[in-house]
Amino acid sequence: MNKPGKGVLKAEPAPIELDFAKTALVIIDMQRDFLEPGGFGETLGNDVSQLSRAVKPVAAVLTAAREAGLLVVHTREGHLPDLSDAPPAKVERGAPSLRIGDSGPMGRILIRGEAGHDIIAALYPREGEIVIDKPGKGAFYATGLGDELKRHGIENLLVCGVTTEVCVHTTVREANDRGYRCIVLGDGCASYFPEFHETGLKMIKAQGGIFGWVSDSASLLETMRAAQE
Ligand code: TIU
Repeated sequence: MNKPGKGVLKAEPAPIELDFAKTALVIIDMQRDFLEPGGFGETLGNDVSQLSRAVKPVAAVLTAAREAGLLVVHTREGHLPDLSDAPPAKVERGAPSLRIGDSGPMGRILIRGEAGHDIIAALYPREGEIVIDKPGKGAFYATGLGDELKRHGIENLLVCGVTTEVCVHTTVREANDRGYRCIVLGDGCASYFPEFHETGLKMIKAQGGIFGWVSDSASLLETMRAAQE
């Protein structure tokens, strides 16, 4: 493992200087329930193949983060088997083909410990990486994420995952209010609705970066490489 180093990352609305020792990679909800057929995403009526484009860029930054010794955080949206952490307002919402807690082809929908709740094989967490189980869309609500980041002296978050306008946005908004600089890696995020993805990224970087920065996996890899030289 190398020393993480420092560098300036190409981003919008402006480049941002990063001390990688104070920067975490946060991968949001790259779970089978969202990316594979038969899970929560599909029960809501979505075309889950829309999310696959994010897998390769996220895998590339995950590899680089591991090599550079960055703090890596994975999150998973899901609920306890007795649904005690699932508000009725969430469970009863809409008209999905299966509801949260119902049995599907990958086990009970969006329930911790079931196959569908797990992170996809290509991005599977390694021993020692932080895995945050969250009942909501944001990764700070009802989790230990804030304490973990404080414990590691983290100031900046490189955020990717799914979906752009739901769990990525909610988490970035929560993090921004808590004082973190959030850089969203656009090609490492995806939505069931490509137009929401595009607009979601624009919303983050508008108004001088109203709640963050937007960059991409290639720019991050280049900056990380330079930081290690
Ligand atoms: N439905 C949808 O777009 N997203 C979610 O329900 N959760 C996450 O974004 N992870």
